[in-house]
Amino acid sequence: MSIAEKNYAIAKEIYASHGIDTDAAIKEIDTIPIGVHAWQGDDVKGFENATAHALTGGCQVTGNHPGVARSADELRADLDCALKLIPGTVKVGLQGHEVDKMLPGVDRDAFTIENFSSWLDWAKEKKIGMDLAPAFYSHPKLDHGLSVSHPDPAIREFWINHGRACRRISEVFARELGVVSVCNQWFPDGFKDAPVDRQAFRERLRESLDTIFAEKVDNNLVRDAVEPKLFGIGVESCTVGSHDFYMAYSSKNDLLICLDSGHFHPTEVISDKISAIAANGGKMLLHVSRGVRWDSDHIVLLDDNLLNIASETVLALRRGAELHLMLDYFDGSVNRVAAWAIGSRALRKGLLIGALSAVPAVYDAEKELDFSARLLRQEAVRSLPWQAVWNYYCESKGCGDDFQIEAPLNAYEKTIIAARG
Ligand code: RNT
Ligand code: ZN
Repeated sequence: MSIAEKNYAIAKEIYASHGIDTDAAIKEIDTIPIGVHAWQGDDVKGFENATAHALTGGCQVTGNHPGVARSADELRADLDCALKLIPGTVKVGLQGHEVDKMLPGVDRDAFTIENFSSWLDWAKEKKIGMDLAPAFYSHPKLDHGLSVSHPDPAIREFWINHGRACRRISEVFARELGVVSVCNQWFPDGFKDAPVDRQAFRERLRESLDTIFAEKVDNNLVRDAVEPKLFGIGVESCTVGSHDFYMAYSSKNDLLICLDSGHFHPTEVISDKISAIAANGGKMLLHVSRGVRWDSDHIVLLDDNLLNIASETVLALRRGAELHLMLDYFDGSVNRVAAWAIGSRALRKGLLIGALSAVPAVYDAEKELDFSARLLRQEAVRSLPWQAVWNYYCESKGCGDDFQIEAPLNAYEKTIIAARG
C-alpha cells in the first residue's frame, strides 16, 4: 500500500462518518470537463504571422518568461506536457487566431477547419474535445477599439464573418470529436471616455450578434456563449457588451452566458451568480480566472473565490444545470506549462473539495434554520482531510501530487523550452 492509499483509507472513513462517500465524490468530479485554455501558452498572440505576432489591441498579457510557443506545433507540445499532469476529463479551448496554418488570401473572416486541421488530428489522437472562441482583437480591422459595434458596416461584416466562421469550425470539431464544442463570443468594444450615444453602439452589437447567430449550426454540437465584461484597460468608461446587455441577450436568445470571474467589480463574485441563473433555467460557461485588483487574469489558485465557484458548480451540475468550465488566465511571467498545470489542478481540486463538502449535517442545520449550527458545521467541514483524497486521486490517475509535478515541469523547461532561446 502506498502512503497515498493508506491516508486515503483513513480519510474515507472520516468522510463516511459524516455521510460522504469519497469514492463517489472522486467519480463525480473526474468526469466534469475542464477546458484548458490554449492561449496561456502563446500569450494570446495566435499564429497568423510567424514573424511578427503581436498583441495590437483588445487583449493584454504581461511578462516575458522565455519559451512562449511560436507555432501551433510548439503549443501542442507544451499542452502535451501539461495535460499529463492534469487529472480528469479535459478539453482544450482555442482562440480564433491560434490557427495551425494560414492559407493564401484567407483572413479571419474566412477561416475554415482547414486552418485548424492539425488541431483536429491532435485532438482525435488524444480523444479530447475542442472549444473555439473567435478572436476579435489584435487585428488591423479592430478600429478605434471597435469590432461588431463599429459604425462602418464593412468593419462589422468582417468581424461578423469571423464569428460565423468560428461557429462552423466549432461544429466540425464537435462532429469529428464526438464532444460538444463551446463557441464563445467576446468583443473588446468599448470606450476610455464616456460616449454620448451608448445605445447606438449597443444596438449595432445586438444586430451583429443576431446576424452571427442567424446562421444555423447544430446546437446539439455547438453551444453558443456570449461573454460580458465590466471594463478593460483603455475601455474604462463603457464596455458595449456589458453584463446587463448579455443577461438580456442570452436569455432572450437561449444562449449560454459566459461568466468570467475577472469581469466584475472587484468584490462582485460569479459564484453567487451560478444559482441565480440556474434557478431561471439559464445555461452557463464559466471563465475561471483570478483577478488581482482588476481583471488581471492571474493563474487560478485554490482561494476562497475558486472554492466557492467550484462548489457552486458541483451543486448546479447535480441539479442538472448546463454549465461548462473553461480556464481563462494568461501569465507570461512564469513557466507557462506550469501555469496550466497549477491552475487546472486547482480547479479540479476545488471541484473535489466541493463534492466532499456537501455534508448532510450542514444541510440539516439549514433546513432547521439553525444558522449557528450551520456556521459551526461549515467551518468544521473546511478542515476535513480532503488532501488525502486529492493525493490518492492524483496517484490513481498517474499525475503526481502537488509537489511531484515540479520535476517533470522543470525537466521540460530545461530541455524543450530552453532550446527555444
Ligand atoms: C477578455 C475575455 C476573453 C479573453 C479571451 C482570450 O477579457 O476574458 O475571454 O480572455 O478571449
Ligand atoms: Zn474570459
